[in-house]
Amino acid sequence: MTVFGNATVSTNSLLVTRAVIGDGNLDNVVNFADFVILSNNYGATNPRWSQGDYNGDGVVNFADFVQLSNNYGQTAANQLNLVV
Ligand SMILES: [Ca+2]
Ligand SMILES: [Ca+2]
Repeated sequence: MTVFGNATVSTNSLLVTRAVIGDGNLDNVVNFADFVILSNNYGATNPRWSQGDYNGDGVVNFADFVQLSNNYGQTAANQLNLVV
């Protein structure tokens, strides 16, 4: 990643954003693309948010699907991206 929001970043940048639970690709909406991320990694252990571990418990499973489905179609109001 070389751009985060409107900012140029490097390997030394710390990226902080606010996201709706289930927004695996951080495009500010929970939708089918996020479901595909979850389904492609279903059962994975030690995954990251970007791989569908939306509750941070170290596995991609039905609990993450429930989180995604509860927020399906939601967007984060006033999305905020910070680069430190
Ligand atoms: Ca998304
Ligand atoms: Ca999980």
